[in-house]
Amino acid sequence: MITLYHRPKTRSSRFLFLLEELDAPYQVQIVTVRNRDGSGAVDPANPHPHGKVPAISDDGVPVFESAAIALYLTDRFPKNGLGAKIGEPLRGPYLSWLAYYAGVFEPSVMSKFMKWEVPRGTAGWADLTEVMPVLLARLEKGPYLLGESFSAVDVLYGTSFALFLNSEFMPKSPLLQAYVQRVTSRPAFARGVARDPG
Ligand SMILES: N[C@@H](CCC(=O)N[C@@H](CS)C(=O)NCC(=O)O)C(=O)O
Repeated sequence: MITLYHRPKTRSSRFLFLLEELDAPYQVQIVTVRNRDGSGAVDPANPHPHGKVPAISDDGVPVFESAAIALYLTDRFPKNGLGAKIGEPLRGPYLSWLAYYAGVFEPSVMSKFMKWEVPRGTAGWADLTEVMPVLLARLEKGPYLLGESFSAVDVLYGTSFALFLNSEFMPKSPLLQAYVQRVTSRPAFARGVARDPG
């Protein structure tokens, strides 16, 4: 049984969506986290080393960080084909776009959001004005980031795009809007939202 350590309407919400897509047996444990305004506290029950959400445990085995959780869950529950298995041609792209999410996309969005300048050549990630064209070029080929099939990669990027779609730093792109619509109109997304009051 998977336990999702969750705080409503946060980065852990997308894992309700993924767990629903996977038909995985899971339970939700609501935890406290530290908030931007200084309130809140790390919950000792949460296995994430900084008390962040999401984290999961699989019969007591902890997994933390969104990209690792996505990979772990899709390997663990392969029935619905939400990942790419070792040996399949899409395994390399699958791992790459998961790692790109954590190492490049999220830092680039946060840099914009916080108005931090990304120094060229040293930061390890790139400015969002370089990152979004890369992702849009993928979507021009796809309906999804891996091509024809929806995957956990789309759960991560699609839900992030949905959050920032109307912000001034996201490109105004019909392609992006159609992609967000495609991802968020999935029945599993609605089931995840229904389990995420707050
Ligand atoms: N790198 C983490 C980020 C997780 C994260 O920052 N989650 C926020 C909620 S959206 C949180 O737990 N904040 C509380 C804190 O930073 O202590 C991941 O992608 O899983």
